[in-house]
Amino acid sequence: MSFNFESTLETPITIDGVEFKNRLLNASGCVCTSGEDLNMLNLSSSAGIVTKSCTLKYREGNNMPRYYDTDALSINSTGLANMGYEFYRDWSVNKKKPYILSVAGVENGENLEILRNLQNSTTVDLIELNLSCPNIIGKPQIAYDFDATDELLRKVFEFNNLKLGVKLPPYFDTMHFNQMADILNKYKLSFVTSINSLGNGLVYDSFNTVIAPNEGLGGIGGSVIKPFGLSNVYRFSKLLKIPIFGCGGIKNKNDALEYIKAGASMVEIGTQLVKDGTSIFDTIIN
Ligand code: RRO
Repeated sequence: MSFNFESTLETPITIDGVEFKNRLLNASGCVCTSGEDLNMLNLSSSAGIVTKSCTLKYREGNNMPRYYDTDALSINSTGLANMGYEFYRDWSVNKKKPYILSVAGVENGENLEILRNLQNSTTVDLIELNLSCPNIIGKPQIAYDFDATDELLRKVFEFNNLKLGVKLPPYFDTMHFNQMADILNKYKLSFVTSINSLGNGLVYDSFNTVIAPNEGLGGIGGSVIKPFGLSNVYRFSKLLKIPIFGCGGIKNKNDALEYIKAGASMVEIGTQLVKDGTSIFDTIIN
């Protein structure tokens, strides 16, 4: 079966009132931490800017080396290195395109405090609430705890007036897709991003770990995770009535179109953006 969706990536789309000129975004964490990074995204052909996930205050992140890649995969344990939410909020005045601020509070109540402090921003278009950072030692990925996810979203939507989506980790079991979808369907979310890296992978090179933090364990991205990204987008696009931002192992136009076929409205480029820089958006569109 074939249908003509070749031009989809260039087709504008409106997500909860926010207009995107095409379907390409960076994945949070990739070329989006410093002001220089954000400037490069601003000047690129991407449809919008997604910031590095941020916390209340600046974080140095984990020890180096904390990123490594091969043709097939990447592994990172960045440890939420970021400038603090005020930097990303204030930088948004420079945006020439939709601005998606990613939030990933670590401590109890941190997500709520950041979101409360963002309520008056007029230049942040969307929030991507990251429920799936795999690299904070001793802190579980929120979205693998269904009750904690429900509780957090309930508290957020008691006051939240922002347009807000969530970023999920990969799920591997039908029951988990259904359980998470039942929770997400209770709230007025603008979108869902699926998937974050596959947590706690281990990569050796010549029997040595390739990253330093957490005994070498880190989040896996790149081509090897594409089948899981696709299945998660496919499942959630059937179970939810909101746009899905597909992410995981997109290297080229064909990969991006596979995500559109699976049900994504937008696609986010991670590892390949780190490798190629922002020219990847031109390469994919052309
Ligand atoms: O900063 C990180 O270590 C990190 C984050 Br917040 C995330 O959501 N996903 C990832 O692979 N790394």
